[in-house]
Amino acid sequence: MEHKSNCSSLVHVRNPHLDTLKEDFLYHFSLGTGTHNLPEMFGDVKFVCVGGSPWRMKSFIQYVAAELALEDPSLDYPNICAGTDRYAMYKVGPVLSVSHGMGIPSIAIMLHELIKLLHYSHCTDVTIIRIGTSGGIGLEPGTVVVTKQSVDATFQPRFEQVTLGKTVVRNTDLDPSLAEELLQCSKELGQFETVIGNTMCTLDFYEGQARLDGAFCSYTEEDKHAYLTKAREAGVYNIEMESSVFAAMCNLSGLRAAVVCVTLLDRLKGDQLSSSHEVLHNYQLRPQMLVGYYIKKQLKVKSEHAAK
Ligand code: R2B
Ligand code: URA
Repeated sequence: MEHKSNCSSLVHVRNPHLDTLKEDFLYHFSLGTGTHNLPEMFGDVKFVCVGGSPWRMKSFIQYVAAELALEDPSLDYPNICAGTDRYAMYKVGPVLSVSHGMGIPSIAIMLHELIKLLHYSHCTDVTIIRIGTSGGIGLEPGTVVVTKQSVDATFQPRFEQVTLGKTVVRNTDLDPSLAEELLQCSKELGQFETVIGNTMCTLDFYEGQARLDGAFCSYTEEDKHAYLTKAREAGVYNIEMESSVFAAMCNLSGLRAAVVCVTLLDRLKGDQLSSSHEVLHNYQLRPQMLVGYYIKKQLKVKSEHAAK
């Protein structure tokens, strides 16, 4: 396994077939090595933030622009992937913001193309953070969880990829020092509770997360509680749908990675997301505030080093 926090580390692809391509078209981004000058467009990227919704990733770039006083935050940032409606991508200074949709297949496709994009752009020392939403287990709604390990629905820290009909198991560790730095940032911000814990990544929002309110349900409320209690005992603090493949693919490419998700509800108390729109909206701002603060702090440290 690559070490993730090397100085001047490149973003690795591990595919000898890419060398035989005359040009590579990143279909779901509508960007390509033959049609775009990727090093010029993306070579300065140091922080990549990914999240499910295109709208949230646009609002994140506007927030970061304002926080870093980089450009006029009221500017209408163009969607770099305007040639497709699969994913949206925005950039300000060294920060790239990309949407990934819902679920493992959607984020995996996006990450294949994002990792190649960072590789072709010769980016170095890139930190990547998923900012998202989740269901908490035994936590006050609005608590932010920084993932220690992403675990599957049987609480194992692994991601299973089926390739040529065979199951390949990949590890789902995330960078422990980055998680601690983010926790420290939350303390400095002092605006909401943040904890480090395991995140369960599921293949579905309803039956896959032991909900009682899907179109189908073949278990009792007691079964649900027993399962979530077992998850909590295994160190699971929250449940979402992308962290396992995100961690696995970032490990393979040598990217320093973290997952920061706010909990929208306590799953021990219910299944429906029935809090007001305003409350849910405010909760969703928390991961972006935390990551915005982290990026600002990192850039300040860098500029202080450069001035010496
Ligand atoms: C969190 O929220 C989405 C489901 O509502 C899913 O993408 C996730 O991981
Ligand atoms: N996202 C999930 O995947 N689960 C929840 O309960 C809430 C948000």
